[in-house]
Amino acid sequence: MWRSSWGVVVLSTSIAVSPSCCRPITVSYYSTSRLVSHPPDLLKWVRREGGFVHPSIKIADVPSYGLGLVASHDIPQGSDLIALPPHLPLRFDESNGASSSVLTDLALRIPEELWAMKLGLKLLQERAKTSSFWWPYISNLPETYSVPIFFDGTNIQKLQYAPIVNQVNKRCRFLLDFKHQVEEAVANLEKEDHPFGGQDIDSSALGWAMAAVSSRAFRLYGDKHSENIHEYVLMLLPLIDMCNHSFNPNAKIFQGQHNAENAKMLVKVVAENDIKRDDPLELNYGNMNNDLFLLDYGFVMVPNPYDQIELRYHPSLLEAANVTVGINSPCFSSPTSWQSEFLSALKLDDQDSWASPNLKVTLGGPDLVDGRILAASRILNASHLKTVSESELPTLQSLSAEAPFGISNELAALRTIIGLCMLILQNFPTNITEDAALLKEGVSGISEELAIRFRMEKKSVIVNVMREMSNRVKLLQQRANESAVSA
Ligand SMILES: *[C@@H]1O[C@H](CO)[C@@H](O)[C@H](O)[C@H]1NC(C)=O
Ligand SMILES: *[C@@H]1O[C@H](CO)[C@@H](O)[C@H](O)[C@H]1NC(C)=O
Ligand SMILES: *[C@@H]1O[C@H](CO)[C@@H](O)[C@H](O)[C@H]1NC(C)=O
Ligand SMILES: CC(=O)N[C@H]1CO[C@H](CO)[C@@H](O)[C@@H]1O
Repeated sequence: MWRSSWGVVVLSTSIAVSPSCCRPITVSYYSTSRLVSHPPDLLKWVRREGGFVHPSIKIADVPSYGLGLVASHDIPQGSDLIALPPHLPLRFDESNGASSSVLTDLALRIPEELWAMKLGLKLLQERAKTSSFWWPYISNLPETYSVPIFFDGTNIQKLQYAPIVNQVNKRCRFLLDFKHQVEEAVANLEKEDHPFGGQDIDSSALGWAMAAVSSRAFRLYGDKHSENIHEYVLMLLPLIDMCNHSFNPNAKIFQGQHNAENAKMLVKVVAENDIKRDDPLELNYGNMNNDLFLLDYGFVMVPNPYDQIELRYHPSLLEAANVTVGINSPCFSSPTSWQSEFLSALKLDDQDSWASPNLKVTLGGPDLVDGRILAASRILNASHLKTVSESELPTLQSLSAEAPFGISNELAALRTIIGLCMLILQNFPTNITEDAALLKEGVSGISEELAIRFRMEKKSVIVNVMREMSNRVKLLQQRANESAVSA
């Protein structure tokens, strides 16, 4: 039953917020505190190593914003802001000596979607070294991250959204399991072969490293000399990774300028606009939904035009939506054979397999309504075999195709979607008004605040879809009335 996809599943795998792989650290909730209290000057280090940093850039501690790069004077559009030579980024190198063959073995056991852990192992190795080349970089990394693997069980529940809760639990289970694999792999190693200098690596340390990488790493093309020139390589880019995200960024990152002047630099960041004094430098991390922003980066974007609600298609879903808005339509659960054919062409007929990825549909985002769910609503409300061919499926899936089966069918289809939205909203334990009141009353910490903002944005996405569909219903009704008058 589709409702179960909303049930909040919580395993008690919350991980203590106490990364502790090598140096003693005090725990604090704000990302402004770094691994050590007086880390080396990162700007100086980058310049000394042959990198370029625009003279009007400083590292600033902005309250409620975090630690970032800020312009200390106006910077004109087009200026180079930061450039890094190839030896500064930290990457997972498969071929650097015997001690890392343990790391290479471990890396092979990490599932593809948890890519951040692989480079995370390298980061932990460098963090444990007393004289790491990257120590000036690593010591400046935040000591804690606000990604949900560090939320306690109650705050995970407060996300109120099963798809992200499942992802968080999956990551937590992985970390607990991977910790054992790491322990086994290093158990009988001599100190000089030990990839972490003989130190214990627990799940918190692994979580810290995974979060440090997922929130900061960039994917660059493989370097010229490697065989994998077309493959992406994940790298940590010192300093550049202190630029925060914006959908309207003032800076942009470039790789591999092969002209003579820049040949010795691997990447550079350039000002896209004029940057005013005290403005933070921002890059666009990607047009992503809030699930990814929260899981990988530890923040949510409000508003986020790319945020979506994910659900599983089931005939009873549309049926329930129909009941909610009280419209009269044929039985969604027993489609006629021609309707079934269309559902099958839309890959929405796989009802035996609950887990089938084909049944995943979305509401919200730039398309507002998943084309397949729109087409299904249109098809299931049509009374008899229509003269539609498969080549018309794209039209049926398009919101901008106006009433492909006629106005009354379109009204029913749109109302079904509105009903679906109402059902989704009812399934959340709280509404937006209550969430806003909770935020106003004051929350226990950054985790609870993020959980509430996350679920509020999900609800606004649905409210927005409802508003858009209602506007379309109104317009269609007007049109229907006008043609009735003129007939
Ligand atoms: C980055 O930007 C997001 C979205 O504006 C904000 O919520 C977050 O606090 C910022 N993070 C830092 C470290 O500045
Ligand atoms: C749709 O709703 C109407 C009125 O509420 C009801 O009579 C009808 O059986 C419903 N159809 C389905 C398929 O549930
Ligand atoms: C939200 O829930 C409260 C309490 O259940 C209710 O009084 C209020 O009308 C609801 N607000 C909206 C916008 O639905
Ligand atoms: C076949 C069928 O039930 N069509 C219905 C689609 O929705 C409109 C509007 O509610 C009804 O009038 C049709 O009967």
